[in-house]
Amino acid sequence: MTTEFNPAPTDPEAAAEEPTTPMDAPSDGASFVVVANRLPVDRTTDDEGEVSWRTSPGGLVTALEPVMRRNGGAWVGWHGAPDEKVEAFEHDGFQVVPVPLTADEVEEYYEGFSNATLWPLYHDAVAFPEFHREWWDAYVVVNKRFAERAAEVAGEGATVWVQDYQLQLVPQMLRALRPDLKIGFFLHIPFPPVELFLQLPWRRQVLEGLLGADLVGFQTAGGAANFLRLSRNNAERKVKGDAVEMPDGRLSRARAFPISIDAQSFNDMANDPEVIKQSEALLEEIGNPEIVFLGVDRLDYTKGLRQRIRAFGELFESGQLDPSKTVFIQVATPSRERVEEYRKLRDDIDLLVGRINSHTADLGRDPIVYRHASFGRDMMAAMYRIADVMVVTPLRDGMNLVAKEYIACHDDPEGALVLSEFAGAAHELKQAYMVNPYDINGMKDTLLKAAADSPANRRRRMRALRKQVFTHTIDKWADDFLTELRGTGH
Ligand code: ADQ
Repeated sequence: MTTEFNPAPTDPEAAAEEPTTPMDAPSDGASFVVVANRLPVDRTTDDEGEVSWRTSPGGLVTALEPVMRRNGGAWVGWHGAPDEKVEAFEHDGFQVVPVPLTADEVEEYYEGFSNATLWPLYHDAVAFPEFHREWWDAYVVVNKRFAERAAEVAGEGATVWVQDYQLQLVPQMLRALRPDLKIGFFLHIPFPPVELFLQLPWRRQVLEGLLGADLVGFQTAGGAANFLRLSRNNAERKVKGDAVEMPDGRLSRARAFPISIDAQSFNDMANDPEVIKQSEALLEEIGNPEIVFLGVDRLDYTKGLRQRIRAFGELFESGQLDPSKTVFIQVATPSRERVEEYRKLRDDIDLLVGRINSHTADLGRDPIVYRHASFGRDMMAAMYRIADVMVVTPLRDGMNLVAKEYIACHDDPEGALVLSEFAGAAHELKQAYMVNPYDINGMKDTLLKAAADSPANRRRRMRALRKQVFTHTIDKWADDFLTELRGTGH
C-alpha cells in the first residue's frame, strides 16, 4: 500500500479553501485567545430566574486562566445550547466569546464528524469510523465560523491557541484571515498512524488545516512522528527535524507536550478532612472489603471497559479474587448518549455487570459496584483515596488524566496503578503495572500481581510515579507549549 498522496490542484470537496479576504485586527483585541469546541463556563439560573455563568471545573481552564487574565485574554467556544445566540461578555477577568451552533450542526459537526468519524478513526478504529459527506460539509462550515470569530477578537500579533480534533481546520482558515497571528494547535487525542489517517476522504484538507499552525502539539512523541511522516509523504512538504517547511518558507513545527493535572490541588483535596470522612463512609457503604479496585472513565468504547469487566468477572468466578473480601468499583460518566455506538456500549456494560454480579455475589453485596453517573471532585478524591488498585486500561487514549489524578491523591504510597500500554500516560508513568488490555489473561495476572505485590515494591513504584506527576504539572504543560510557540518564526 502506498502512503503517498499529492495535494490535488482542484478538488470538488475542497470547501475549506474558498478564497478568503484578510481582516484587520480590532484596535481593542485580545493578545491571547483560546479557541475550543466548548467554552469554559456553564450557565446557571437561580430561583428568581436570574442567569449567571460559572467557570466549569477542569484542568485546562485552571491552567489557562492566569495567562488569560495577565494578557487580556478571550476564549472562543460553543456555550452548549443549540439554536441560540449569546453575546460576548466579561467573566472572571477574561472575555467569553460564544459561537452559535444550530441543532443540525450539533448533529453533523459534533456528534457526526467529530465523534463518529474522527474520534474512532484517531483511536485505532476500535469502532468503525463513519464517513458522510454532509457531516464533512458541516465540519467545514463550523470550523470557518470559529476561525472568523477568533479573527474578530484577536489583537494585532496576538497568540491564538486552538484546541483539539473538532477544530483542525481552524489554524489554516485563521492564518488566511489574519496572517499576523501566532497560531498554536494542541490535539488532546492520539494522532493515528499514517495508514489509518489515509482512510479519511478529506485527509488532505485536515492535514493542510493543521499545518496552518506555527506549532502543532501532540500528547506523545509517537503522535508527532505520525504527523511528520504524513507531511513528508505529501510530495510538497519538506520535513527537517520536527519542522515542516511550507511552500512560502514558513515552518510548522510538531512536538509532544504531554498534558497533565494540577497535582497539588488533587493532593490537597484528598487530604481535606471532609473528603477523608467521605472516603470512610464510602468504605463502610461497600462493606469494608480488604481490597478495593477502582475504574473511573467516561463511558466510551476507547476506555476498554468491556475487556476490563470481563477480566474481573473471570477472576471473581474462578475464585482468584474472593468476592467476600474484594470489591471492584467502576464509575462511568454518561457521555455522547445520542451517538449510537455509545448507547450500545451502555447497554452492554449494564448486561455484563448484571450477569457477573448475579453469578458471583453472596447475599450481602455485589463484587462489582457500578455507577453510571458523574461525581463532584471531592467524591472523586474520596474514591481515589480508598482504591488499593486503580485500573486504567483503555484500548487507546491520548493521555488519560485519571491515572495522574489517582497518583496525586495517593500519598499513602501503597496504592498501585494498573495502566494500559496504549494510554499516552504510559510513556511517562513507567513504574505502573503495565497491561495490554486486549490480553485478558495477561490483564488478570497483572491485576492479581498489583493487589498482592509486597508493600515495599508498591511504595517504590508509587514514589517514582508521584515524583513524575508533581514535577510535570498542567502549568508546566501550558508554559512549555506557549514558550515554544513564542519562539517559532512566521
Ligand atoms: P477524556 O477522554 O475525557 O479526555 P481523561 O483524560 O481520563 O479522558 O479525563 C477524564 C476526566 O473526567 C478526568 O478529569 C476525570 O476525573 C473526569 N471523570 C471521569 N469519570 C468521572 C465521573 N464519573 N465523575 C466525574 N468526573 C469524572 C481527553 C482525551 C484524554 C486526555 C484528555 C486531556 O481522551 O486522553 O487525557 O482529553 O487532554
